[in-house]
Order: sequence, then structure tokens, then C-alpha cells
Amino acid sequence: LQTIFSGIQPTGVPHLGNYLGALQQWVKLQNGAAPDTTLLYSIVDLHAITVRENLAHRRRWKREMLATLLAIGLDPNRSIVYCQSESKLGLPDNADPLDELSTMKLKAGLFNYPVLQAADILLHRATHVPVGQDQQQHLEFARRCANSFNSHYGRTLIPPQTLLSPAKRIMSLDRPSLKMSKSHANPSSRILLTDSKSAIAKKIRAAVTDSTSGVSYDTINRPGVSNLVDIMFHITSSESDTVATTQHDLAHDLQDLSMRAFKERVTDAIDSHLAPMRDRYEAIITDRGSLLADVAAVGREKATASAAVTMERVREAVGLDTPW
Ligand code: AQP
Repeated sequence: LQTIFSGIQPTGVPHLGNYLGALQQWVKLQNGAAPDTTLLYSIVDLHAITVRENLAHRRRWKREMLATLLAIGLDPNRSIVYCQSESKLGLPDNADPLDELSTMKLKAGLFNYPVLQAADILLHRATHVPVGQDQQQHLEFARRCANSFNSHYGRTLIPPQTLLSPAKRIMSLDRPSLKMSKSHANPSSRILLTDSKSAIAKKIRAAVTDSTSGVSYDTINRPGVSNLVDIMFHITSSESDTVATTQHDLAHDLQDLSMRAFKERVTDAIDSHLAPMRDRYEAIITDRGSLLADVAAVGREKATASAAVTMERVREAVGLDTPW
């Protein structure tokens, strides 16, 4: 039986890197999963406490993240979509009250990141964890934690397998040597899933490329152009009229375009993929009913039940289940 688990920090509306590197995969896994596969997708707000932010942002970002997850196609009737802090059994180290967070504590929070992440993965008995390349090392740590526990207490926890998304690393638009990131100071370095067509066009027009004419795929010598090819390749990969099977094929099809025409094609590809999500997002985030609260409540209940099963096994394995 497979259990798929992954998480995203509520530190702002996700960008194309998050989407192509993780979220798109989450939806594909959900839609292609066997009926007996369990899927859990977590808004990891405890992880995000390592970022100093005001509380209003923190609350808003969680709502925005849940709305985004629904807008991209996660179905709360099929996947357990929940908020990490609401179903956690026991507070982790980096969830200390904010007023006690000194700089040292913030660093401890970052240091504890893989521990907290491993705890979540193991808590839900994940067999497969879809992530971007930057998370591979953390997954290795989670596997080591499970194996170490099991070697002491017998086979209790499941060492998870990494499911690396085909879009391993989408790069920043203004500095293609860095990964696209929510926390990068320049907002033009990333395309948000909620960006309008004109915002997308503006950011892509300003994306750093080079002075070589034509389009080609060469990540070493043409990182900016190659990043745009990557984005276009992955964003169209699920669309039926896509013919290119590799980034090189796609670049070959586009090789004679001017940089300006190429950027327009990239903009169109991104916009036509994101437009329906943007519309759904708008409807969800402006909903005056209790849609988000209802989804969060169902997720909380299911995730807590899932965690309780593991905790019971762990108590038994460790001998904490004394029959009074
Ligand atoms: N640039 C990227 N390319 C491919 N995948 C990416 N991911 C993040 N950036 C890229 C994947 O997105 C998932 C969720 O990431 P996260 O929100 O937990 O935080 P992160 O990895 O730290 O992403 P950000 O956007 O850079 O956030 P900040 O700036 O807040 O740290 C993960 O599976 C990750 O691999």
C-alpha cells in the first residue's frame, strides 16, 4: 500500500518553481493514484516559524496556500489536505512562543528543519515523498531516522522513497544561477501562480538571457534561456498537443525565434496553463462562506487520525504502552 506525503511552507503564494518542482506532481499523483493509495499534503506552518514575519501575514499566507492547493486541483475528498500545526502530536522544538525566539532560536529552528520534516513524514507512514531536488538530502535524513528507530525497536517506521519531480530545479528569472524562491528580495525573480498575464509578460520580458541569437538548450552556457525552455517544457508537458519530448527538442522547434518572440511564446504557455487556476483561486479566496474552514477541519481530523495510528505503534514498539 502506498502513502504519498509532501508539504509546502505557507510563506507566500507559490511560484512556478514550487509548482513545477512539487505541486504539479502532487496533483498528477492524486489523479493517477490507485484507489487504496493514501495521499497527504501538508501546509507546514511550523516550518515557517523560522521565518520572522508578522502574524497577520502568517495567517493570510495559510489561507492563501490552502486556496492555492485547491485551485491547482487537489481534491480534499481524495487527498488529506491539512495544516501541520493543527494535527501535530506534541510541539516540536522550533515552535517555541515567538517572543522567546532569539536569533539563536531562529538558527535552531533552521537546524531542526530536517528533524521536524522527518517526524511528519514518518508520522504518516509515507512510502513516497514527491519533492524538488533541494529536498533530497532531507529525505535521506528521514530514511536514516526510520532505519535507526527500526534497528532499535523492530520494524515500526517506514523509510520513505523520494519521488523527484521531472522539473528538478527552476531557476530565478533575474539570477539564473539561483533557484526560484519565495524569499528572494526581487519579486520579478519569480512568477506566482496568481500573477496576471500582464505581470507574467513583464517578468518574462525582463528575465535575464544572453546576446546569442536564437533559442537553444545549454544550461551551462545559456542558463537564462535554458531556464525559460525548462519552464515552457514542464508547463506544457501535460498538455495533449505537446510534441517535444525533451528540452532539446523544444529548443530545436523554437530555434529561429528572436528572444522577444521566444519570450512571448513562453508567456503564452505559462498564462494559458495558469489562467484556469487563477480563476479558481480568485473564487475560493473571495468565498464568503466557510469553504476554507471546512476543508481545513476535514484535513485536521483525517491527519490527526493518521498520526494516531503511528503513535500507537511507536508507543507499543518502545514499551510506553504499559497496560495499567
Ligand atoms: N526553484 C524550485 N525548483 C523546483 N522545485 C522547487 N521547490 C522550491 N523551489 C523550487 C520545491 O517546492 C516544494 C515546497 O517548497 P517549500 O515551500 O517548502 O520551501 P522551499 O523549498 O524553501 O521553497 P522556496 O520557494 O524557496 O521558499 P522559501 O524562499 O520560503 O525558502 C519543495 O518540494 C521544494 O523542493
